Amino acid sequence: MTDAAHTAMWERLDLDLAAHDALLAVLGKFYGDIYLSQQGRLKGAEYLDFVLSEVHGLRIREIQEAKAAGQKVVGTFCVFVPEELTLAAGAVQVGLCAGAKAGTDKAEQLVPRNTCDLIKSFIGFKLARLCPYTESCDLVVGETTCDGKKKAYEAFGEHVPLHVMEVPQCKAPCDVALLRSEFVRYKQALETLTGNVITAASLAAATKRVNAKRRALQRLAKLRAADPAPISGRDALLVNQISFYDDPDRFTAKVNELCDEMEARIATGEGVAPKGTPRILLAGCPMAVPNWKLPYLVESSGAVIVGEESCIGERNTRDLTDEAPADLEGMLDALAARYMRIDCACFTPNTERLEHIAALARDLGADGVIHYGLLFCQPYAHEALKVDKAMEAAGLPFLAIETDYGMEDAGQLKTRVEAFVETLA
Ligand code: BJ8
Repeated sequence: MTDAAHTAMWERLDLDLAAHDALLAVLGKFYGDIYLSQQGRLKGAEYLDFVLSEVHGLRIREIQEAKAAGQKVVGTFCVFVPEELTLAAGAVQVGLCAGAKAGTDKAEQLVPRNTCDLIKSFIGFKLARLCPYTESCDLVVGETTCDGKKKAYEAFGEHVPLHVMEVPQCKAPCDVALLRSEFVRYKQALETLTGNVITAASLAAATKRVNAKRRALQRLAKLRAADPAPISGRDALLVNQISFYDDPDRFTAKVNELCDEMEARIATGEGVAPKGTPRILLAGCPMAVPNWKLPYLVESSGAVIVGEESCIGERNTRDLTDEAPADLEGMLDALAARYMRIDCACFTPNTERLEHIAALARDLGADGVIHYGLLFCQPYAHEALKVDKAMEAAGLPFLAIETDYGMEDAGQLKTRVEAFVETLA
């Protein structure tokens, strides 16, 4: 696809072309500095480079072709939206969480300034007409997780076709029933949108596809237990970020190829950093593309990241949906059961998250845990205090960092990270 064809497509999507060109230029430079400068990358990382280079190009073209063929596009901001149902309705699902500052001034006219950057970013990308994914959506699904998001959707709903899904805040049987009923309501919304009825057969097939994607990501996550680490934290994070918008079947195949290469590398004792390099588990808020600031700071401070306890990581891939039920009602039960196991900080109590972090750190051979909280995110700021205590009890060094998408604090953060890494060596 030529540059001119890309531009014509973005024009049809009503993007602000000048601002969009500037955004792509910054993204390209950022990617070059943070990703292409890495040593010892896997050959399969070419897939990551290609997808990123075409993130607003070929993938958007594919989505436009799918729309021309009658498919609908659904945008999401949270891992509580069941991709199984979206795919079963014959729609395309894309993650819209944005990981960069864009259109902040405009966003701050809709939400308070002391709102986290993730929320301001998705609103800013829309209002500044910078995101071809958002502009391709026939439906956007919001969810009542944190207060920041649920209030933001009230304002955001004036700008996009929006369906808000209620997500419970506790995990009693009545909460499971609530989530299940919300999945039924989402199923109905999808059927109205697409004109396709979700059947036991279509849902079973979709569940297999989504589970296959999760299995590939689980396989990759487990291989990171090797020392030396066979893949950098930056590349592993990018794999998880790409999982939200690439074609699911192509993505699964590519991740499995990457895992084959990692296994071969492990067999020969190769890695991206020498054996014995301090190993870090990142925990906390999701890092949406292109939020690579902290991983870059950690991995340029003499450490390697071996896992992400986050929704763009382990929290999203840990649990499969049970494929055993043969009827639609049983499948909906299985979906509700699977999604209720997500340990988002929006739940109270949420003690299983503390256990998960300690177990993950142990399984991956992490030497320390860094908790990433996005500035103004209340749920994860509260839990950072609990994670601190839990890590102390588990004998794991711990550092809590709160930051936003800006680069102003990069120097100060690097100093703190370097000091932490030194204590692990
Ligand atoms: S399931 S983590 S994707 S809600 S950073 S917007 S919590 S103030 S992103 Fe999340 Fe779903 Fe939970 Fe996962 Fe609010 Fe915090 Fe901002 Fe956040």
